[in-house]
Amino acid sequence: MTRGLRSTLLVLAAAALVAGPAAGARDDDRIINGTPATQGEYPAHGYLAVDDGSGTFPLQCGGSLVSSEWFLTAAHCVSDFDVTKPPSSFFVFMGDVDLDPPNDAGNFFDVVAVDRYAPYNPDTLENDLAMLKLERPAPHQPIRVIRTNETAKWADGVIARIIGWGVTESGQPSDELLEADAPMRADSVCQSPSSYGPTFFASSMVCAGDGSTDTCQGDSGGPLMVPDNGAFVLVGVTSWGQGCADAQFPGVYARLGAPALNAWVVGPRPEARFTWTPAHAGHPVTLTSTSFNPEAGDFDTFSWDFDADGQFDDATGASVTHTFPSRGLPQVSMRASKVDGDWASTTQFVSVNGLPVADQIGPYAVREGASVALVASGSDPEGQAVTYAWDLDGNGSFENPNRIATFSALRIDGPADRTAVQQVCDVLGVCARSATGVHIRNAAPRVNAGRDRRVRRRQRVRFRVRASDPGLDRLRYRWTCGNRARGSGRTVTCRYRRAGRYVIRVTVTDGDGGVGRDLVRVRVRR
Ligand code: 4AZ
Repeated sequence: MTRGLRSTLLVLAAAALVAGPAAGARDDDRIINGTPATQGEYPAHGYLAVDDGSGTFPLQCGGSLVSSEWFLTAAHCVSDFDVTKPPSSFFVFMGDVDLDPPNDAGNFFDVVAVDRYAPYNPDTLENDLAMLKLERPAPHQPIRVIRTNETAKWADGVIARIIGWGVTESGQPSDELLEADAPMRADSVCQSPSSYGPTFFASSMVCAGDGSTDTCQGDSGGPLMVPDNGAFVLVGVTSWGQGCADAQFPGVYARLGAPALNAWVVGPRPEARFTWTPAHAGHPVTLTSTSFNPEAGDFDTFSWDFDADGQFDDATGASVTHTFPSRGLPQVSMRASKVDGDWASTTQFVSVNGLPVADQIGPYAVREGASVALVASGSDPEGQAVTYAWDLDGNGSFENPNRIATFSALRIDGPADRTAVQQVCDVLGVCARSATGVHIRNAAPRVNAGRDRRVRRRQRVRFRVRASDPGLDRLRYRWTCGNRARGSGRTVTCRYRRAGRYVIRVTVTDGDGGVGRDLVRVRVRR
């Protein structure tokens, strides 16, 4: 790289000599109807200066950085018909929107290898792709290349973005990088007889533009981009067209969504990527690099940006753990690099689930000796299904795996208070718990003093009570014989001097103030 190239570039930019197969800008050619791009808006975009064989660099193309060392452009920009030019025929300029003069933010790069896509056909301009390897990794952010399964992103009618320093409506190329929007067009439009007919090959070409804006000579090799989560993703490489900004003849671009072209562009390039375990707010999640570098020596350093401040200073390592404080779709970026300076980065949106909610339920009440159904209740902030379980005995083990659990007070002496804990788990197995009180009420003893009797005077008569208490209490018995006599215990013996009718009453109390009563009638004969 020689120092004189900056001034050469200026001369070139003014020279309006452009690479490419188109016959020449027509008078009404008008990046046509663009507006100036702002500095730094398209960091992957570069100016490709091409030697025409004279040893100067009068030919102009564009191109896009798709990894830190690979610059994607059009095959026709690197060719003399079917001959691929040597690396010394090129240099790349990046980092400045302005060519007059290119400021110090700009970088010049020599090219060390030219890889023209083998299926390129210089006659039909099918498969118009080439890749230049830069002498060193560029510090600019490469643009993401569309994947073959993302066809909806660049469907007919989607508004695409085109940029370049090529010919404007004045007929001259621009010193300022210009940008414009152009709608993606259906293949059928460009294949129609009133457009390109059979010279448009949808297998490797896609077209965009409605005549109001367009790419033009000098823009070749540059990007056709569509919106992608607040950024742009590359879907085409500026290739050719009949004139510029002609409504009947949209601009034609190499079709990066076509599987073969896509595989050639994306397959062998280094790529930063990562995966992660299911993420929940407040729980650590493990993020692991699955980055790929086809060149000798894999990536060896990985640094992470969790707070979206653009600084990869939040963690380092191929596998890291991070705890996201709240649910949502936080942006995570990772930068992978190699000792030789090659690097790649990626930004992904990590879906962080909220925690399931265990509702506050109860308190429940149940009579001693009886049982009550406890119904768990909860929800998932993502609206997904939840599963329930109960710990009824407070031992920390959720032995009952159902939403409805039976709490049995069969062997519990009331009044008493117990705690049951419900657990609500989401599909990923993260759980919330809440406790509910269960109050066990005391119940009165059940009492049966037996059948009525008939006896004679002075005869002893023995009564026996059968009593049971649901609360397992020790019971106390009080009898009255109906004359003055009293008794205690499970049995009582009464005697009557006078004939008549008597009522024998028994009162049974449990230890908790519960009272049960019964009576027996006795008829005493003479
Ligand atoms: C060219 O010659 C060129 N209107 C690029 C794009 C278009 C035409 C010509 C599309 O570089």
